[in-house]
Order: sequence, then C-alpha cells, then structure tokens
Amino acid sequence: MLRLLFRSKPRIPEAKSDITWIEKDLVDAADKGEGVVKEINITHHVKEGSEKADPSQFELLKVLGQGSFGKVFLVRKITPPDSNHLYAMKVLKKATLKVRDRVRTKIERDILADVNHPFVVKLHYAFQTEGKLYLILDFLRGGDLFTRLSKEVMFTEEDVKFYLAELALGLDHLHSLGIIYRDLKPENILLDEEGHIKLTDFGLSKEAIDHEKKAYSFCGTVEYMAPEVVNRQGHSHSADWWSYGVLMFEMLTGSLPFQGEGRKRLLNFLRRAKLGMPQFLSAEAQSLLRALFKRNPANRLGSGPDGAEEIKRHPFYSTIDWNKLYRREIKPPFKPAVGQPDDTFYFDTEFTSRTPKDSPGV
Ligand code: FS9
Repeated sequence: MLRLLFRSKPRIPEAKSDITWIEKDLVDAADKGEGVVKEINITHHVKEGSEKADPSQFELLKVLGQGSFGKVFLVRKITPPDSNHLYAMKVLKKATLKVRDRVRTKIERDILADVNHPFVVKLHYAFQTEGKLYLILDFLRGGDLFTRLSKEVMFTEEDVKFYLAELALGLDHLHSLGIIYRDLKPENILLDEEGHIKLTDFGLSKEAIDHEKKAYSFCGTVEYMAPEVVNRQGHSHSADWWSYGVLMFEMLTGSLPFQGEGRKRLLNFLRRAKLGMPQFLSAEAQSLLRALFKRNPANRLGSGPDGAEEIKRHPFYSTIDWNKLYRREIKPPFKPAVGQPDDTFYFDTEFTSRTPKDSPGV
C-alpha cells in the first residue's frame, strides 16, 4: 500500500536559535558567568595528512542554510590533498553566540570528532578565527529526507523499514558514545548521494556526562519529544527511541501521532491521550509502535541493558540483515540524481539562490 507523506515545509531553521537544549548545570554556570564555560575554544581538528586548515582554503559555492547566529555553505576545498572536494561548512559568529551557544558548538565539535559511523555525518576539519567558528562536514547532496518526501515521493512499509533500520544503527552508535540525540527529527536526517541516511546537526544535542545521571533540560520542538522530556522529569537514551517511534509513525501514515491545536493542547495530548493506531499498518509495525510509545521510559523498547538490540530483534525488522545494512550493502529505496549540473538540486532555493558570502568576522 502506498501513502503520501504530506507534511508541509519544514519548520524554519531560524527557529533553532530559540531552542535551548542545554544541560541545566551548564546553563546555570553560564548564566552566573562561572569558571569553565566562560571561554570555549574550538581546538583545531585536521584531516589526516593535511595541513592546518583555515577559511582561505575553501571556496564558497552556495548557501545551504542560514540562521541568526550562522550559516551553512557548500564549499570546495582549494588546497591538496583533497582539492576540489565538496564539503558543508558551518560558520558560527562568536559575537552572536551566547556562552550557552558556544557550549553547544563545543559539544557538537567534540561529539563529531569522536564519531566514525556510516550513518552519522563526519567532521573533517574544525578551526576558528578571531570572530568565527568553522566546522567542515561531509556534504550530503541528497538533502534532508523529509523535504524530499513532502515534495514527491510515496513510502511503502519496506522503504520506511530501510530508513528506520539505518537510523537505529546511527542512533545506537551515538548512544554508545554517551550521546543522547534528543533533538531527533526529520530535518536532522540527510541523504547521501547513494540514498543512505546520515544523522546531522548535533548543535542541540548533548553529551551525557554520566550514564546513570539523567539529563535535565529545556525543550524546543515538541512533536517528536518523549513525555518525560516534556515533563522535565529527566531523560535518558530511551527518550530518543520515543522520537524514533514518532518518526516511524509519520513516515508510515503521513501525519504525526501526537498533534494538538496549540502547544498547550499538544502537551496535554502527549502526556495523557491514547494513541489511535491506524489499522492499515501491518501487525509488526503496530506492535513496534506500541512498544516504542510506552509513556514510562523503563517499559519502552530500547531501554533495556542491550539497548538497540531489542529494537533490532523486533519482528518488524525480521527481513533486515543488520551486518549487510551496516556495510551499506542494502540498496536504498531512492537514489538522489547525481551528476546533476547543480549540486544543490535537493536544497531549498530560498537559501541556495543567495550569494555566498562569509562576512569578515569582528
Ligand atoms: N550537507 C548538506 N546539508 C546540510 N544541512 C544541514 C544543516 C542545514 C542548516 O541550514 N542548518 C542551519 C544552521 C544554522 C547555524 F546558525 F547554526 F549555522 C542556522 C540555521 C540552519 C543545512 C543543510 C549538511 N549538514 C552537514 N552536512 C550537510
């Protein structure tokens, strides 16, 4: 059965700057101007066999995204050993970054430098000038999954299974590093040129400093958030498996499971209402969704000691060969058109039509 995904344009990226996803201790310390978080420096990160990087080694080609505190560019490396290679360059203005945003960027940089996984975006260089912070990341030319889907594509349960299975591996890897993604939503899932997914945008995620200690934090996008996050009861990696359920539901049905008119009604619904399960979904899909939408995180699939293994063993995934999947040997349901004269075919022209300019930092 084919269904259309009819979500309108993704939320405006600008809204991201309003979201305060920060570990409470850090925020408190930052607000008080205390010690460690006062000055955050991005230490240099260099690709193996390369010289120290700096902005002059990258030619700006296009704007991919823009917000109040920075921009994301498509760039071409000018200097060897990777001349002509395309990257995404995230540029953040230090002056506009509050201490808490600098904490976030530092966290993003640290997380990315540690990560090496087929389904997580890779950081190739990190450097700074007096006024700016630079992160040089993989350029994912397929754009984000949901922009694409909302435009033209229909989803089968098989398609959804593929994306969710790759996502489970990426998410599990982040959890194994002590990272709770927490801000998992469709816009954070990009497609590479073969059609495999990559998780991105860690700016709003955090490192769980202590696995036992739950994270307390403020919230942003509500539709994908676990009830314990909304209720600020503290959360662990199982909050991400709830969001994973929301993504699954949205991909299978074309609408969000928990929606209400206005934030207040949505919050109430998320906290209390019973989920209506569409009967056209397969028994396996329904069963997995029920197991993910447990309000008590301790009962949620994925919360046990072997984490993602519980999810990987679920009958919904009985046809998935997880080793083949990890090796990227399973053919994606959709392959972005490559060799396009325009590398930014899958990106919003609202941004790509702008003249790329990295203004001189203060
Ligand atoms: N390859 C292609 N596209 C990537 N994107 C992910 C980030 C998207 C974006 O617009 N982010 C954004 C960033 C800011 C900030 F201020 F932080 F700079 C503000 C508003 C939006 C653009 C598309 C991508 N990411 C890594 N590799 C990529």
